[in-house]
Amino acid sequence: MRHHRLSLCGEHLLPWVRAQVARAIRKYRMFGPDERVLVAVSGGKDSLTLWDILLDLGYQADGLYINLGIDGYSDASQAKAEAFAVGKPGARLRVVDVRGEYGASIPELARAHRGRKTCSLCGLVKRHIMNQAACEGGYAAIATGHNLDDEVAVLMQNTLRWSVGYLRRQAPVLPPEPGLARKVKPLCRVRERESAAFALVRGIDYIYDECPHAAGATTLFYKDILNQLENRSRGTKEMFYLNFLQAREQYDLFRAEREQVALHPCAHCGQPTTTPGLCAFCRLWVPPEQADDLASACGQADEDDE
Ligand code: Q46
Ligand code: ZN
Repeated sequence: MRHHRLSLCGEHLLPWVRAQVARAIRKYRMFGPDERVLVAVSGGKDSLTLWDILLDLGYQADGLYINLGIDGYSDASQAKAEAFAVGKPGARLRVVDVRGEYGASIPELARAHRGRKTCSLCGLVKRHIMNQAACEGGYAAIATGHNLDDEVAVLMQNTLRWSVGYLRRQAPVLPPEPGLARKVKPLCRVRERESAAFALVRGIDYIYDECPHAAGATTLFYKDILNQLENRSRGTKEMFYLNFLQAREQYDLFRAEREQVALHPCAHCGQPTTTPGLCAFCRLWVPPEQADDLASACGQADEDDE
């Protein structure tokens, strides 16, 4: 733990990481001890580490695995998530198969929507399914395994572009709105290396391979730059992220942007969307001509809204 001037053995690493997570949950008021949490589990080190920690801290944390139908990746990562759940007392896992549930895998969906990026479609599908599962299951929050390195890389990307809409939504906690579950990131103060070390020491068997679509992702490029900055100046990542969060709260950045967003229920699924008619998720599954008819019947603009 170079940034903390700490050197921990395996035995002390585990309580140290757990304490970091427990502190983040309290500090950012993510959820209370009696609230149920749905953990989005990918089979990777961060989400399984998070699930392991939440259960050991005594939270009622269930897992949700979404099978995206990506060849050579999805079935292997599902197997890791299922194996973890079988071996962990109190772990209950729900699996949603995108193709089985909606008729097409993510790669098939990407082929049907040429011109749109696979990861952007995938993100839209995952957010919709997670929110639906959390709302239907009566969970207080959806917890994702984003770690500090993930958060800092996205922050850098969004800051360089001044993507105000994304910066507004970048926080350890996104509060609930009607039809939208609270979203929390309990690993936001844990570094990627710490999360990986935790999984290793705990003997958590996770999928090492990245999703094949992650290759060349811009966040990996930013992570590399940030690691170089960190090597030059210890604590850069944490300072960048924490000062951003502080400024966000203190000066209520992006308030004007927040006030402009009005939500309506989707005509098909009922989930909130920024425009009347179908939400961006439901529009994915209808043929383009039909989507246009539905949109004009509802007076809906053609824009992505989730
Ligand atoms: S799973 Fe989906 Fe990621 Fe694969 S297709 Fe892209 S968004 S890279 S986290
Ligand atoms: Zn919908």
